[in-house]
Amino acid sequence: MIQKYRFGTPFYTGAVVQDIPCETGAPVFGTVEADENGFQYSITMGDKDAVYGLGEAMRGINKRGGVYESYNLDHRFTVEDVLSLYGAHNFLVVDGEQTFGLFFDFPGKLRFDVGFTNPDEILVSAPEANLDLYVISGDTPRDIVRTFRKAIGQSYIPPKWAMGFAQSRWGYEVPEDFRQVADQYRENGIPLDAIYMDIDYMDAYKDFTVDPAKFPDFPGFVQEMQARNVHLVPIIDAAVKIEDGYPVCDEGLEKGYFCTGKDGEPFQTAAWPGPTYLPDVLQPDVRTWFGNWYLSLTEQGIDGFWNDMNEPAVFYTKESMERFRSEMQEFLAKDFQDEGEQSRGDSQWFRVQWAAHKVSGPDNYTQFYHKIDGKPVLHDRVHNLYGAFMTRAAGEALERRYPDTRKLLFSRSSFIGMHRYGGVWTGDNSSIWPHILLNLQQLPGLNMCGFLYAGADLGGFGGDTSRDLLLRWLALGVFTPLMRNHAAKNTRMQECYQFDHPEDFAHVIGVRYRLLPYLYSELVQAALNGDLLFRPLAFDYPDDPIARETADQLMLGDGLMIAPVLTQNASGRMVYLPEPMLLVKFMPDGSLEQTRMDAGIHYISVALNEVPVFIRREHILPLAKPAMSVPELDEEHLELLGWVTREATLTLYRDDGYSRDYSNPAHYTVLRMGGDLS
Ligand code: MIG
Repeated sequence: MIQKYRFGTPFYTGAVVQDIPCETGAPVFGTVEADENGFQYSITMGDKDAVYGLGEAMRGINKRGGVYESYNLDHRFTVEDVLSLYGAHNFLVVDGEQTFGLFFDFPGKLRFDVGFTNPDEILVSAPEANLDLYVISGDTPRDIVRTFRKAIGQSYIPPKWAMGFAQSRWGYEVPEDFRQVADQYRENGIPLDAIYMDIDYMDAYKDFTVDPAKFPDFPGFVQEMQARNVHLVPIIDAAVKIEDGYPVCDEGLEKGYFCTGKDGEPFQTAAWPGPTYLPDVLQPDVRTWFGNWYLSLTEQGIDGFWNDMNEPAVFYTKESMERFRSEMQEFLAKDFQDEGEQSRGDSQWFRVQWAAHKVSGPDNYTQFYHKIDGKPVLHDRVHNLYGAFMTRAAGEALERRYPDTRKLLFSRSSFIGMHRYGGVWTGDNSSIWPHILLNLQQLPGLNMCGFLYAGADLGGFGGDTSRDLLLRWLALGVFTPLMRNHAAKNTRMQECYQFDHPEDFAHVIGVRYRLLPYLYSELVQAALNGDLLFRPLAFDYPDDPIARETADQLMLGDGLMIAPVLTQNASGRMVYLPEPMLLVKFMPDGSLEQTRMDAGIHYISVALNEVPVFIRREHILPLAKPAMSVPELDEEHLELLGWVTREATLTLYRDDGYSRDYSNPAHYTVLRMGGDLS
């Protein structure tokens, strides 16, 4: 059951699509204080209660003990004390003495104190009391998730090719760079379905342009790559370059489609193109207009996009630059010999650094306005919607123009509701071992909030990756719907063929293609049924105290458990099996090593070029042969694996990979194993 409580006058966020009447009276769980000073929700937790959700937030799977914020920001995250990442995913489930879910449908800043200040108390606070609170009850966390997901609508389903492996790097500039990546992958026998185009393909970082000097025949180039089964996926940044004669800028100005400053004039921010305007994507007309611009690229053969810088990222504004200038001038005016303020616990130099940091910080979000129902609304109050509405603009335009064909779309910034239009990647991680674990731990929270098509930059975005780090990360990535190796400019080259023994990479990535029929089928069905693809072990084994605390393994789909190796110089890892399972190791020679294992704690050895997966008893994993790309995949001849004593069945969903004809019974096949067949 889902109950809705309305406070004040909430903004439209688009998160919930189900028509739910408002309750009167106090929420069934917890206490609310709502007045002109703000909003605060509180509830006491039982000793052993666990808290799941909050989407891509940092820290472990069980969020208890931490404090989190929803205030979408562009920053590199390397440590777990970052309070807010790129998305605002304000849904959580408390599981224990009482089991219930909470969704705070609020587009401004929210703070979740989950037993941080008081170990047994959850405090959720917002600066204003205009929001809808949804309280969801159900027997299990999974039931609660399903009820919630029904309320927020069906998750985005990508085209099948977008579940193939992709290579990306900030720094590919000209066709030759992309050709070389494709050539090298093909020559080394490493599968590949897409190459991403980062900002350097554009003409002066202008959205929806392609630098004509670099790409004299862009449609021809797109076609050339597609003939090799390689899709090109361009990035789109949120901010629009200010330039006379650039149609996106001209049209936006003419129609009054940009966010405005206090004076009502279009507000200038700065990003990669230099001075920019921000399309006011909170207005429906602006969404239609901005979304239609994506079609200028699909008309040239492009069939996928990633939306970036849409928190929105603001490098600086005139005001923040000015503030910094005066701090800096004060520092520069000092004489080196001056006695330090350091002795008084103060340092002008630290102040300068802090001021520099603030130039692109959240202060900028209190300087410009959206127009909502004809009235100006300060950006800060609706901040967390920006990236979601940009992506919604694209998703709606693509669906209008191509009602029968799915396109690839995902975003860095997001809000619940956006999950209907696209997926997410988790932003700028680093080439460090703890970020493999973070990748794993972000998945169930994202799934709970509807984001099924999700993934991290495999190998790590910032910093220099190493061969072993990349291989181990890929052995998790083979299971994540978005499987993309991406790296920042000026880092070590990170394409799989850059390392010794590329055949090891070919093998590990090949496993992805063997799993693809299963993963695609499970993703589509999770989307249709409002279910999770990745689950904490606690969801499947609620009465098992060890499973409840296992935070480095996940359940996947109908019958799998994954337990990737997460640390350096390890030849294996400890794994907890809540019940007997079949361990399948994909060996580098293409063979499968199958071991029946008892419940309990085991050490399993896993070499760098092996991929382990566990299958629950009486469940089936269908496997295809490896392939070089999704269109080359043979989905007819599948090998069935399992430890089946009775009869096990699995409903496999298969389609052309593009159409939206999900209810077509011809797309469903029931696979059977064991029973009278054995
Ligand atoms: O300011 O486009 O998260 O994936 O490579 C950095 C360049 C902008 C941030 C994205 C990253 C991308 C990078 N972008």
